[in-house]
Amino acid sequence: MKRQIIDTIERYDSIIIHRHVRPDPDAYGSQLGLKMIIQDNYPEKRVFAAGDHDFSLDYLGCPDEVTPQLYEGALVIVTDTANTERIDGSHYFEGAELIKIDHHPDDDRYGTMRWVEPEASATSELIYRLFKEGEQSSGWKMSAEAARLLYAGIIGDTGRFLHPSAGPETFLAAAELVSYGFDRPALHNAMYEMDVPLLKLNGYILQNLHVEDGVGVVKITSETMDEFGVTASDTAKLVGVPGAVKGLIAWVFLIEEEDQIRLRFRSKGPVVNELARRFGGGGHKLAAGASAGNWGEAERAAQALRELCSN
Ligand SMILES: [Mn+2]
Repeated sequence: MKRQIIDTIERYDSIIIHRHVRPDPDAYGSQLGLKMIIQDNYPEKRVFAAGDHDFSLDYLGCPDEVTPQLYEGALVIVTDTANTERIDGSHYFEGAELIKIDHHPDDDRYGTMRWVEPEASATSELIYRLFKEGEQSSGWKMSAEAARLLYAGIIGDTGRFLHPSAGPETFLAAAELVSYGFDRPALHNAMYEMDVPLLKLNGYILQNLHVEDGVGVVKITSETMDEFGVTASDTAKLVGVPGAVKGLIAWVFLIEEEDQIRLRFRSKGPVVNELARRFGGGGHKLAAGASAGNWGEAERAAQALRELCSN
């Protein structure tokens, strides 16, 4: 498959690379890293990165202006995006061919060619494997900047190699990428600074987790989010944090939004989606959500979770 992808890349003069909405370092790293590898090794080709720029990822680079006319006869590659609804940019299907390169489960089998490896830690790791194939068969070279982008994607998706998805191949890829000599401390600093507000909120959550009868309740007001410089959707990323607390069987986050209190239930056993449904929501057995009109109703939902877990 890697060789087929390289053959296809070699056949096109114009290549447009997409990735997912609400990008993370792996989305940018795989997209911009692949763009740079193609551009460096085929200077005569025109390569574009599509999608809206996310200023929090400025330290990795910036996508291009891509007009609809550019898709005519172009090869389109989508990286790190499991399904078409999540592709950033609406013209992705207007090229001559569409290649999907991803590491999420292949539920939406879009594209005329797909290379999906759910065991890979990051799509950036797959782009690195593609590079290795191109290095062997087409003499591809890797610039320090391309290496920096792929490395950023890998450390982004593996939580700096802490997640179990980081396997031996991940470390080998990272070791080789580091050997291209980009400014690693500067990259780590930029990524760390992005994470500081979330790390602080993580500490706040653990300190303010109110535990009663094995049920944890975390109340996060809009003032708290302002204080930490995070949004309600950032907060949602940390809803798994209390899972590490010993003896906790279920918990709920009460997150203040503009006109409601968002309820996010998590459980290690008791089924919580029925409870969420009672509050106008729903979800999975062990992870569900609902909303409350005010703090009083949110507290009643927390109380209902305690009752559910005491049975
Ligand atoms: Mn990814």
